[in-house]
This record gives sequence, structure tokens and C-alpha cells, in this order.
Amino acid sequence: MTNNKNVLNWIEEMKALVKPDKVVWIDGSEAQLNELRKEALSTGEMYELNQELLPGCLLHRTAVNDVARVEDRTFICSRTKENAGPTNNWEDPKVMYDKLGKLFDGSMQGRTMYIIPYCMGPIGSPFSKVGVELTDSIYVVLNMDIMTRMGTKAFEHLGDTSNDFVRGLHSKAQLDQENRYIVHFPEDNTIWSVNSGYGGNVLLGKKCFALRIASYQAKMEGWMAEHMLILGLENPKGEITYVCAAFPSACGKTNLAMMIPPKKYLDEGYKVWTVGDDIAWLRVGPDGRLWAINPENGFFGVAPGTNMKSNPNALLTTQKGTIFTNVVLNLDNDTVWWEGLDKNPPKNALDWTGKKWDCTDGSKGAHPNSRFTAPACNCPCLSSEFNNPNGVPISAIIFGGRRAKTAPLVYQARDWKHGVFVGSTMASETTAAAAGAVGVVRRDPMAMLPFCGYHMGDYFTHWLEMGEKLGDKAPKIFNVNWFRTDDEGHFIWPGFGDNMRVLNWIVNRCKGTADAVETAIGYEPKPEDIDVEGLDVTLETVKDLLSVDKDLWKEEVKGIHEFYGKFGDKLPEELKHQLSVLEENLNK
Ligand code: GTP
Ligand code: SPV
Ligand code: MN
Repeated sequence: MTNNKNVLNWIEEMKALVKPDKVVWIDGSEAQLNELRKEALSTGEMYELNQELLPGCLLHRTAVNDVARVEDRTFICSRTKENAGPTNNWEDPKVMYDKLGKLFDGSMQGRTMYIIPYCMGPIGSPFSKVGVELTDSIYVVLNMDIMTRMGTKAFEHLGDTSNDFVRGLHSKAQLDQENRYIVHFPEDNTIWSVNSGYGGNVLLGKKCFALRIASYQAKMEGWMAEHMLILGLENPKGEITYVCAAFPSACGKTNLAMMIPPKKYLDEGYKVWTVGDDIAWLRVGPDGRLWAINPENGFFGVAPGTNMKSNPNALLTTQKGTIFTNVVLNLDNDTVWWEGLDKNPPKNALDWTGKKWDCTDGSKGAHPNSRFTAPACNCPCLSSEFNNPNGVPISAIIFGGRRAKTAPLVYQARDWKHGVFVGSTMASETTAAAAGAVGVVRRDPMAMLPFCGYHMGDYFTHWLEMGEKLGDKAPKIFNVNWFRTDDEGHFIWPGFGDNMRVLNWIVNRCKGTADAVETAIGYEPKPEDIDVEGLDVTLETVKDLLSVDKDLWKEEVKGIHEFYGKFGDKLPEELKHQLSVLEENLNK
């Protein structure tokens, strides 16, 4: 399939290590994929769903101890500890290669090794980059087919001589939790993942390559790899404004990217187009603006909470050619269910672990981090620019997270530098997307804490440098919070499609047609400029959602000081300055 010696030599080396019984080159053809599907069905790795109701759809269950990303077992093995920085786990690459070498040694004996060539980004785009993943999992092959441009065409994009490809090695091995490692060697363009079978740990094109390795490449090559959705908002005149938004895992990217505006806006002619729901690669274009592509080709979305009201476009996207992981199986008709899909949980069903499930006993049927892997081309609101090799020009960058208090519904940074400060000080409650406690507030700069492949202080510097390059063509930067709660813990803002009302203010700010008031933390809309017509939300509530509680923010400043303290000399002076400005503003 390729004559590229760099690829062939590396594969030989890895083969000698993992010692597979058989090797299969994945060409991406339907015939080959069908054979693999058949095999996975025969071994029970996959379960075939109702082919009339859900054509091409399959169900998979992971091991019960293997349901989310494992941040404490994820390493950035830069040559020096300094280069991985204080927010990443680090081990000397030599020591790590040695340690994992033992786990990989013979790990594919009695198994088949699949060689997956894949391209992140449209084939032929100057943004795009190739990876090769070696794996012993058919689940990985079938998911990579949905999530990337996979097969022979990826080798064609790479060419016969290039060495610019990411070397990914994955083995399920024994799915041993104690020996589970997700390890990145940024200077070697290499990822080794062992003892897991869960999405984010094993679909190496996604977080491992497109964020951790790519963020390092981006720093070296002068671009950006970010945990961001990309959407286009079309107004009644047919003008489309593109924005990116960085929210931590399970904080609403897929939902915002596929949002359906409220009826009133639809009637006026507003539309939202999805370019991406998780990752953006951004470059300065020939016109000096920031341009973005989505390196992925599908969506690996959170199932719970997805329904015809919250996100109809996502649900419709999953009705064919989709792999469901860790959801409920309805035994009556071989369809799937999860919490928040509808109010009729199936009576005759298996839960995500494959055990008979009694929906009345209060237990959850689907895992909170159960997911669907769905082809982008299924999405009813997919942007016509999805495959554009040049990407789309970005007018705004939106940061956001889950904050019960403190962060207001929306505010705008005074300029790019202040925006970098806002992004670098983001905090959010943890979710089920990663193993560990849920609902604990932690700092998650730019939603990249688990995904930055180098020293986060250098990452902040890189953001500031990108701002210098962009000058007055830099996107405007905003922060949003859909998750403020009342005293009973209920979300105050309706969220989902109604986030359009906030997005509209953001876009109008970019166009220079909306007003703002200056507060201690940045520019906010006038409460009456957030349109609440048709909502059960009063002007008073909007005021409340926009309020900046100075005491809470003074506490916030303490937290930021503590967090910034970690970065020592690597913390840019500019960010220290921004923090002192915030302190001054709060004391005024
Ligand atoms: P990853 O795929 O993990 O990166 O997550 P994501 O950022 O794409 O999050 P997603 O859109 O899948 O949403 C995660 C959860 O947040 C789901 O259960 C949603 O129902 C919920 N959610 C999304 N948007 C909103 C919102 O505007 N308001 C409220 N209250 N919940 C939301
Ligand atoms: C996330 O956790 O941010 C995800 C899912 O998008 S995973 O691919 O598992 O990282
Ligand atoms: Mn994500």
C-alpha cells in the first residue's frame, strides 16, 4: 500500500516487538470493513442493532474498568521534564520505552495486527497530517473509519518519502488497569497506548494526535491545535460568521456546534452550520485572519442527555452507520437507549455492562460517559465548508465551562491579550469523560489541561505570539457559562438552542453592531440586549446571570495566583499583568 521506507521500517520494528500472528493492511474499502464487521459480530466484540431502524449501526461494550480517559495514566514523555511542564505526567522517554516495551512484547501473539493509515483533515489540505495506527482491535479500526479519512488515500497524502507521520502503537493487551498507559513522545511523533479499549485512549488520531502531539507540532510550526468546536452562524442576509468554542470535556461543544436556533430566529432566517464538534486546527491565512479546519471526519459524542429536544441534529446523525458504546440495549427491538433520550426506558433491556436492567430500580442503564461514533456526513446541519481544504475564517473564540457560580452567562475580553488571560484562568467542574471524581472545580486553561503536549507556560506564550501575528485581524475572545445554578441547584439558563441568544450578541459584537458595558472582568451585554422573548426568563434573571459578585471574584483571584504559581519563570509577564489589572478592577 505504500513504498514509504520510513513507514515500512517502523512497522517492521513494531511487528518484531508485538509479534502478531497475522498482519492486515487497512485500505478503507467497504468490502474489507464488512469482513471486519462480520468477524467482530461473530466474536461478540460488536452487537448488530436493528438494521431496519438503525442501518449499519453496531453496539459495543467496553470492560467495566475502562470507560473514560485516564488522566493519571496519561504521560507526555518529552526529552526533559521541563518541556512537559507542571500540568502533565512525565517520565524519561528511555525509561518509558523500556517499561512499555515489556508490556508490548508479544502482546499481539495469537492476534491480528491491523495497520491503519489515516489522515487528520481533508485529503490534500495543507492543514492535514497523516498518522499510522497499529492496533489489535477491530473496534478501533471501525471507529477510526468513522472518525478519520482512513485507508490508502492517507498514504497517498503522505507520499513516498515524507517522514512527517505520527507513529501510533496500540494494544488492548490484557486490559489491565494497573498497567494501562497512554503515552506521548512529542519529539518522536510517537504514541504508545496499552491495556485500554476506550475511545479517547485508543482512537489515537483524536486526543493523542490531534491535540497532544499536534499542539506540540503547532507550537514548533506556528499554528494552533485546540479543543474547540467550529460553527458557522448564518444570518437572514445569508452572511455566515464562523466561531470556535473551547469547553472542557462533556461541557457542551457537540450541543453548541449542532444547535437549532429558537423558532423566532429560524423564522427570520438564521441557521447554524457545523464544521466540527471537538477539535480545531488553526492557522493564519494569506489574508492575515485565523482559519480553522476540523481534523476529524466524525463525532465521538456523549450519548446521555442527547434527545430530539436538546440536540435533534446529533440524534439524527446517529441513525445510520454509527457505533454506540456503553449504552442500553432494548431487547424487544434491538435499538439503543440512554438516560435523557426519552421518558420511556425499555422494560426488557440490558444495561451498559450487558446485564439485565430494571429501569425502575434507580440504577443507570447507560454509562454517564457512553458515546456514539457517527459519520460527519450524516449530520443534517453539516457545513458546506466541512471538506474545504482552506478551512473557514474565524471571527470569535469562545471559552466556557461548568460553573455553578462566579462566571457570568457571557462576557467579552477587552482584547486578545486579555482573552488569553481569560482562557488561561478557565475553571470547570469535572465530568464523567475522565476517570475520577465528578463535579470538582478545577483550572482547565483553554479546555486543554488534559491535552496540551508541552509546557503549559510555553503554551500561553504561544497564544500571545499568535495574537501578535494576527494583530487587528485577531478574532474577538469571549467567555460563556450555561451552567449557573439557583439555590436549589437547578440550571438558571435554559441552554441548548437558546444559547443562540448569546451567540447572536457575540456575533453582533464581532460585526460592531451590539453595545456593551465595561465591568471589572470585561465587557458584558446590557441585560436588555440578551433577547429573552418567548422564554420563561425575566430581565431580572438575565441581570442575575450577568452579575459579577466581587467577593466571589476576589476568591477567584486567589485561586488564579495559586494556579499561576505552578508555572514559575514560564508564566508570561503579560498574564501576571492581566491578573493585577483584574485585582485592581475588583478593588475599585
Ligand atoms: P466531549 O465530547 O467530552 O468533548 O463533550 P462536549 O463538550 O461535546 O459536550 P456535549 O455537547 O456532549 O455535552 C455534554 C453534556 O452537557 C450533555 O449531557 C448535554 O446534555 C449537556 N449540555 C450541553 N449543552 C448544555 C446547555 O446549554 N445547558 C445544559 N444545562 N446542559 C448542556
Ligand atoms: C473528551 O473527553 O473530551 C472527548 C471524548 O471528546 S475522548 O475522545 O474520550 O477524549
Ligand atoms: Mn472532547
